[in-house]
Amino acid sequence: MVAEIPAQTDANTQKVDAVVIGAGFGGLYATHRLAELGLDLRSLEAGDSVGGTWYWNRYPGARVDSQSYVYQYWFSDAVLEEWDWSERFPAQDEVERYLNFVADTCDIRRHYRFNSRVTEATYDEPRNRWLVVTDTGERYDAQFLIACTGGLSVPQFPDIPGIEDFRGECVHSARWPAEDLEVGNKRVGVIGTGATGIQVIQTLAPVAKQLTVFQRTPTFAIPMRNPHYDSDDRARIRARYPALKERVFTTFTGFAFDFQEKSWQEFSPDERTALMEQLWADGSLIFWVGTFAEVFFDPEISREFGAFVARKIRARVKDPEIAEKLIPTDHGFGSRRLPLETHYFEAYNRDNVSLVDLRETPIERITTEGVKTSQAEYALDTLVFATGFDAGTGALSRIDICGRDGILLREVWDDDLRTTMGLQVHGFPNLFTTMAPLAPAAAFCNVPTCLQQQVDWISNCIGYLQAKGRSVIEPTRELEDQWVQHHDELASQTIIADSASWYVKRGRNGKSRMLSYLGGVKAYGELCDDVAAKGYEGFTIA
Ligand code: NA7
Repeated sequence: MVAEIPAQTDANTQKVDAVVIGAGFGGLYATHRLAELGLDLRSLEAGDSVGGTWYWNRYPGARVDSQSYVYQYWFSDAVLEEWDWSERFPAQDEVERYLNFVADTCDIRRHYRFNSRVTEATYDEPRNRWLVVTDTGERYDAQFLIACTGGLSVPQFPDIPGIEDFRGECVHSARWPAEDLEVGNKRVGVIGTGATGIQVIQTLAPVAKQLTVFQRTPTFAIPMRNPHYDSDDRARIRARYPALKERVFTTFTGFAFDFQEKSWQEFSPDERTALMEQLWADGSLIFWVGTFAEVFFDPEISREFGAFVARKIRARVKDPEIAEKLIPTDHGFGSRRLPLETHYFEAYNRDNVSLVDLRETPIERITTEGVKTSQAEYALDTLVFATGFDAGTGALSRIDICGRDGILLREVWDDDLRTTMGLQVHGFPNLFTTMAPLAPAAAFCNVPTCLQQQVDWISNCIGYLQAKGRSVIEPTRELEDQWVQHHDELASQTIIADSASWYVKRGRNGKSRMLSYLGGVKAYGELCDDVAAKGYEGFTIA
């Protein structure tokens, strides 16, 4: 007997066990793990190759801020053995090459369909299956839907009038063309001074004829120490891999280091300064998430760190007025992401670089010629928007994800930004997410660690269902309420909760919620494992 085909599927709908969305760190690993479970898979990616963040963000100076020896996968001995990192903090092209190497070495690419953007996913409740539709008209009928769509993947353009009037070249950092843009001998403007803007500015400063930086909020940043690795370095680092593979899942942020064991109060003022100098000299994010946990709770300690960084900035910027403009005064050290920089502050000592403080002279509009502030018009050939992302919810909210009872995920989130451990959402059975709100995410995690942790949980869960002969899993509303409450309790104790950065998502209803789970990678892993060990306690399984 031929099975009845439901109304929304047709003969062209391909039946698979699972659809994975995305070919970044999370999607590639999810594809690998689910293929290992023997699932019939289709993985879909909007870009024309693998890489995710490292495929899209090819702006000048794009570079990772995590040490290469922890910014990697641990699942493949062949990859660990064969892949050689060239430096401590590799540039975009190297990380992209790494992900291509993994896809090829582990034969992951064959599961993918590229240039295929998912536009709709509808849960067919009577059949307990997802109907997934792409912009190329492909349709998949899948039991499981795993969305590895990234937490920072939808570029955000600022709401400034006149953008479409500009006659020069206009580009968002996250959509920099692969063939590159010629910026030498050009008048370039950059709007945005977050982690991305800093990398763009320090890279274009020596190249552009004139570089005008439009800064709304200055950013605490510290110098990156980025030695190149030779074969001896690599051998030394490789010998640490077995320990690192365990270590990263047991620290607070998924790096190899952790917070200081002694508290701030146990150090004398001189010892504190000496420690700050020592961590500063390391030139890594240890200065941010390897100091004292109290930095994130105690505004006074945050101020001390801010004052230390401010002194360093003043010592590097020749013009004292410019130096003051580059020092944050409206947010504490630690409440926003700490970028690592290379000659960023020295860029402002150059004759061809100028800083426009938008707090003093706001942008009124973009004109045909450039940027017009309340005080002047800046003629430009190229305008770069380093204005960030629609963080956390951006990618999933742009897909029409329709769960039980016809509810849309974006409407649920517009009303109340909620998930269960960032892995599932009540009302959306068999939909799994990575890097979603309320899980450890980019804000406070070395992303590959968090992604491997989350994908492992998801694939173990699907493996469990297979083994038990079950087909559907969904968190109960009660469990989700508990998780949201736990998440909020942790977030509200920190100085980050009040941050006006992408860490905190403001919903259309005016309510806001911290995106990233702040209990730490280790505690998060233990909580998630505990739920699994208890037979997915708090989930409905059918
Ligand atoms: P961020 O950190 O969100 O930074 C965006 C920057 O763009 C920030 O300086 C913003 O100033 C600025 N911005 C945004 N809108 C405007 C308007 N309308 N006018 C002027 N300036 C504006 O994004 P990034 O890409 O730098 O970094 C994201 C993460 O990627 C980073 O944290 C790492 O984890 C990797 P604002 O602060 O809002 O005043």
